[in-house]
Amino acid sequence: MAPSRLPVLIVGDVHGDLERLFAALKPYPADQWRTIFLGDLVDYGVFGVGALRYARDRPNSSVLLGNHEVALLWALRDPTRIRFWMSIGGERHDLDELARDEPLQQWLRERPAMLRLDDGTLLQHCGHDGYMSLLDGSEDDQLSAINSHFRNALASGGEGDLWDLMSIRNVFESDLYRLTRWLETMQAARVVFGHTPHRSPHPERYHDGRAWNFDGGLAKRGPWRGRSALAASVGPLPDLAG
Ligand SMILES: [Mn+2]
Repeated sequence: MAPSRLPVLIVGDVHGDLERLFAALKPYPADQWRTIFLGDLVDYGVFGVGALRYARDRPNSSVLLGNHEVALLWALRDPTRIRFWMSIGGERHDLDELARDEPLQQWLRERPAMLRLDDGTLLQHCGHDGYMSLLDGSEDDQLSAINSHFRNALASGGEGDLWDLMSIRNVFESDLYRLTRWLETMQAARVVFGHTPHRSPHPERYHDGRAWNFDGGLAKRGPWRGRSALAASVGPLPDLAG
């Protein structure tokens, strides 16, 4: 089956926990699903670069940029940022491994910030509209403009600006006005994101299903210390009517 015809599997923030990622993916063989990783595969857990390589190599998969990938790339380019990056869970050996793997660096810098599916679902790392600051209102295609801005920034030392706009906490669950404005701007029916961990056993649904949070705190070294349900972070994209 062509990848675009496969059912969509969403993977929230992995944060370096390959063991729990593999457990969560077990019911979903790669050849039967189109897998979309929502970013933040690195930091906290010990296998950040391993998680990136796994996601890159998994068939029928897309990987979005999270703020932790941006911080890792920032530390890679500018050693004065290493201390900060380690303070947000960076693992020194991941930085060293990435430094030795230029093709992986190149691949990571070219990941999109967001995707839109044919059914109008927008997928992005953050559950907020911080990406709006990259638009000036003149764009015909906002999504392509945002992804181009990310790619250019990561090719030219602009990680700090991306970090600033991404690293604020999610707002869509509590701010229907901003959610509605964002969906209109992006010509989307709903938005699916991770970034700020929720505490539910399933992905959290807000505002009649127009916003979904798939960051269930998967990583053992993350906020819920391995006590989160795997299905809180990894599962099929819900039906649009759901
Ligand atoms: Mn994040």
